[in-house]
Amino acid sequence: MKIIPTAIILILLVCIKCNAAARSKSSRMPSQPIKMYYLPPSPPCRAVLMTARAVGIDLELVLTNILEGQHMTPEFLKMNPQHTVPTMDDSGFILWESRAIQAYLVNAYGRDDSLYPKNPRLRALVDQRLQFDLGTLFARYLALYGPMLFHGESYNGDKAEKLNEALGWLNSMLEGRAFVAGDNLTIADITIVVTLTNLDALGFDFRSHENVAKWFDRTKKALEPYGYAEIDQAGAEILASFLKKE
Ligand SMILES: N[C@@H](CCC(=O)N[C@@H](CS)C(=O)NCC(=O)O)C(=O)O
Repeated sequence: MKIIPTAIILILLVCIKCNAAARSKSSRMPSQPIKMYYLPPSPPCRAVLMTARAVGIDLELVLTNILEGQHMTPEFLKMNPQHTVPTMDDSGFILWESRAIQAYLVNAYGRDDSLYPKNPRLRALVDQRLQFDLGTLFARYLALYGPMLFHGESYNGDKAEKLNEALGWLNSMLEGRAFVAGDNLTIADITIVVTLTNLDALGFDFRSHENVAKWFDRTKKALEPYGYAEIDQAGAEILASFLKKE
């Protein structure tokens, strides 16, 4: 496994903390700051951090360097036996799995339900997109790039083809829609943009899927006030730098 230079992670950590003041506050605030165990380049952590900004809540960020085993301590394992980041502690309520955390933050602290609609059909579409990313799009990204990033393996054309197929499905889902589940930004866009930001940083050409290309540009712009550049793009660039060292 490659080691992410701790200095790069620390610089990113400082940037993320400095810009926290830019967001506007949620109407419902947690009684004490929500602790978020995270690592800046981690894709699911980036989705949660941008969601918290969009909701307008403060997080107490706890840097957890999984490459140095900080997720395998007895204290961490007691909290999350699955030893993954992101892991959330909201006054003793522990939750992991980024998409579940994103939904919780909106449900518990959202100004309104626009990021995760309460309407059953609208919510069902958001859920479908979230699960499409978890089980298909991000899974196929990871199948292709995981071995390349972390084990120095070479590009696999068959896996790239499977990823491209999933991007074609995303392209169809976007037909006639500004955002992945409808007319406005939801947590599904935040999750899926993280996958696409990785692909962009890694040089995977998805621009032949026209709806995807337009949506990507639109969503990056929509997320700029919520830390797109400093959280998502910067994190993806750290990951991509592993590849460039090959
Ligand atoms: N599906 C999970 C994935 C979490 C995950 O695998 N995170 C990685 C970092 S990107 C991790 O913590 N790996 C350490 C391990 O599994 O031991 C989510 O969305 O939160």
